[in-house]
Amino acid sequence: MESAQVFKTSHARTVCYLSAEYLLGPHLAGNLVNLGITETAREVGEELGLDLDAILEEEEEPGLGNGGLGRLAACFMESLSTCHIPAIGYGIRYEFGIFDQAIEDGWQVERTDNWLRNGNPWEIPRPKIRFSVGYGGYTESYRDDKGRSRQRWQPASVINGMAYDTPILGYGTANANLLRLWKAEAPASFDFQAFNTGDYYGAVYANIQAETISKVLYPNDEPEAGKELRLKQQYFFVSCSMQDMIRLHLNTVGPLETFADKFVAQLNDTHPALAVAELMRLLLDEHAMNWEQAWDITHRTFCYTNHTLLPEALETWSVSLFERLLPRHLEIVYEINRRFLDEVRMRFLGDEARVWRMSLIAEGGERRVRMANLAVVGSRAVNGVAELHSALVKATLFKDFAELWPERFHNVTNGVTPRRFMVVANPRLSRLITATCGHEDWIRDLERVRELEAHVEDAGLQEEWRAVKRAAKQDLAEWMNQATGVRLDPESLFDVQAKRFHEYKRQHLKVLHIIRCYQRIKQGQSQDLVPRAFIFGGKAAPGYFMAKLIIKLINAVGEVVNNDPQVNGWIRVAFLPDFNVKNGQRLYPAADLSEQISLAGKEASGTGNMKFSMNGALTIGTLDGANVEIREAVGAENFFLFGMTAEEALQRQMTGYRPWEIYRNDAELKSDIDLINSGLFSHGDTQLFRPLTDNLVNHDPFMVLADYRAYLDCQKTVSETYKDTPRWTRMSILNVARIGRFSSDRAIREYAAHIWKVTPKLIEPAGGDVA
Ligand code: GPW
Repeated sequence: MESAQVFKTSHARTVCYLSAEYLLGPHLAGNLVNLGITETAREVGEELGLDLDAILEEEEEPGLGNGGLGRLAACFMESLSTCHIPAIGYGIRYEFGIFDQAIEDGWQVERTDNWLRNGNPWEIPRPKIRFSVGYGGYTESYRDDKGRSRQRWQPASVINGMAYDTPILGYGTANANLLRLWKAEAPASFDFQAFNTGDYYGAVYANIQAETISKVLYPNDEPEAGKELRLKQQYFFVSCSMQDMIRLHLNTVGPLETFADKFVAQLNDTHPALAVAELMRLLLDEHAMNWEQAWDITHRTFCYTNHTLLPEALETWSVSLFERLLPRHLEIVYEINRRFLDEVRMRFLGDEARVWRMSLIAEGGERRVRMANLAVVGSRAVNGVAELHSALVKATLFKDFAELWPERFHNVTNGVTPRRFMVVANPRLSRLITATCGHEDWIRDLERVRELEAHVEDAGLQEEWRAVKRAAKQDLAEWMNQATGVRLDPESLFDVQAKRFHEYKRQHLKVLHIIRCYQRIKQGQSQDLVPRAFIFGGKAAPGYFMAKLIIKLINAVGEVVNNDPQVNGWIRVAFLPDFNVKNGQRLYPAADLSEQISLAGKEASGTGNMKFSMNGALTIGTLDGANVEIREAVGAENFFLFGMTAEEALQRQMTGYRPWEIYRNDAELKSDIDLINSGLFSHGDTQLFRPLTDNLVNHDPFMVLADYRAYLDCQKTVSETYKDTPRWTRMSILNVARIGRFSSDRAIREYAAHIWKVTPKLIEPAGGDVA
C-alpha cells in the first residue's frame, strides 16, 4: 500500500508488463526470504508447534503459465520490485492453471489444476476495479456533438473483468509491485435482464459463457492453438489492462497526452499484441483523439519482446474470426496497415514483394492477421531474449523490419532470480557461498558471487561444495523414491533434462544416449562409463502426439533399464512427474549435469540452463540461445559443447539433409534405433514407437541424427571429467562464480535503462525497517 501510494503521488513512470502467463511458484518461501524473516518464521513456528518446512510443502502453486515464457514473467516481476522499479504486472487469473501431470503405464495423463480449491491467501480481490469488455457486433459512423464524423463499436455482448491483486515483494526492500490478474464474470445487468424477461436460464447461461473466458490456461507451449476462446482471453485481459492504465492516468497525472510518459507497456510475446489496437480504439473512440495523436501515444507506449523464431509458434488469426469477434479492431488494424505500407512503399519504391511480406495481413490463401507484425509496427522497441536469438530476429524473422527501422531492435538476454533459484531452492549452497564470500550481498548483486573464484583451489571449500551437492542429491533421491519408486544412487552422476517436451529440445537425443550406454554395458564395454542417473522432467502439450510418445519412450526405456540387474550399478532412468516450479526447486540443486541440447537456432534463450548453472551443475549443450553466453561467461573449458552451429544446421537443411544416410552409415546409431523398433521397450510391440523412429530416419526436422555422434563423444568427455573429482568440483564452483550476469536483476536493469527509460523509486519503509 505504501508503494502504491508513493508511486501514485510522485507520478512515477511505471512499467506495465503484459503477459498471458505468470508461472509464479509457491509464494511463502520467496516472501519470507525477501522480507528476511525465514529464520524468525521458523523459530516462531517451532514455538507454536508448527514445522515451517511442512507448511511450505503444503502450499499449492499458482501454475498460471506453461514454461519459460511464464516463468520469465514471474522472475521479472520479482526483479522489478527488487530493483525498485514501479511496475504493474497484468494478466489473467485462470481458474485452472497448467494441468497436473501424472504418469500412467508410462504415458502422460493430465489432471485439472484446481489451485483455488482451498482459497488463495495471497490475492486481494478488488471489486471496485472492474471493466466491461465487448465482443462481436458491428461498427457504425455517427456525428459527435461538435459535428465531427466518428466511428463507434456496438458489441453484441459484454462481460466484466474484475481485478485480483497479488503483491510481489522485492528482496530486502520495502518496494512491492502489484500483479493484477483479471477474472471474467457476467455483468450484473444479466440478472436484471432475466428478472425483466423471465429468461432465467438464458441469463445463467450467459453468466457461464462469461466466466468461461478466464477459466483455463491453454496448455500449448510455443505452437499456437488458434482457438476462438484464446483470442477472447487475449482481448479480455488486454482490454481490462488498457482501461485500467487509462483510469490510473486520469486519476493521477491527468490529460492523456502524457500517457506514454507515465507508462511503458511491455508485450511478453504477441499474446497481448491486441493491446496496440485496443489502446488506439480507446483513445480514438472513447477519448475522441485524432489518429495522429492516438498513434503517437500508442507507438511510444509499447515495446515488444519476441521469444521464438519457430514458424509454427508465430501467432496469426484468421481475418474472419478476428472480424466476427473484434470488428472495430479489424478496422483499426487495417488503418494501421494502410499507413504503414504507404511508408514501406515510399522507402522501397516498387518493391511490392516486400510490401506483401511486411503487411499486417497475410494474403494468398485464408487471410490472416499477423500478430508479430502488429507488435513490431506498434512498438518503439523490439527485443530478442539472447544475443544469438536477437541477431537471428534481425537477420531472418524481422529482416525487412530491421532494414526499415534498425534502431528499433535490441537484445536483452534473459535472466532468472537468484532469490528463488538459489536462496529458496538451495539453502545449503547459499550458506556456503555466504560463508565463503563473507557477505550476503551476492543475493542482491549476483556479480559478487565472482568472489568465490578466489577460493576455487581451496580444498576445504571443494570438500564442502561436494557435501552440499551430495546432500541435495540425497534429498532428491529420497523424494524420487517416494514419488516414483525409482531408486537413485547419490554417488552416481545426476544427468538432468527438465523442460517442456518439444522435438526441438531433443529429449529423444538423450534417450538415444541412454540406449547406447545400455547396449555398451550389455556388451561388456562399460570401461568409459561412469554410473549415471538419467533424470527427466517436463510436460507435453496434451495434443502434441510426438512429445507424448517421447515421454512414453523414456518411461519404457526406464522400465527395462531399471529392472535389468546387469546394468543396475551403472545406469538408472527416472521420470519426475509433474515438473513445475516447486519440483524444479528440488531438481536444480541436485543436478551434476544440465542437458541443454536443442538444435542450434531453435531455442530463443532457455532459462533452465541458467538455473542449473547457478546450482553448480555443468552444462552439456549446443551453441543455442543463452548457452552461447553462458559458455562465454563460465569459460569454454568449463562447458561441454557439442553439435552444429545454427549456421551449419541451416546450411545443411538447405543443401538437402538426408538422415537415413546417417542412420545407415553409423552402426551404433542404427542399432539404437533398431532396438527401439525391436519391441524390447514395448513388450514386443514393434509398432508403438514407429512414428518416432520413422520420423527420425526419414525426416528428422530437428537434426537429432546429425548431432548424435558429436553428442556421444561429448558425453564421453563428461564421464572422463566426472571421474576427476577435484577437477569437476573446480568446474562446478567456477560455473556458479561466473553466472552473475544471468540474474534477472541485470536483465531488468537493461530493460529499464535501454528500453523503458525508467528510473528506480525507492520506497522508505513506513512502519519500521525491513531486514
Ligand atoms: F512461442 N517460450 C515459451 F515464443 O516458454 F511464445 N513459451 C512460448 O510460448 C514461447 C516462448 C513463444 C520460451 C522460449 O522457448 C525460451 O527459449 C525462452 O527462454 C523463454 O520463452 C523466455 O524468453
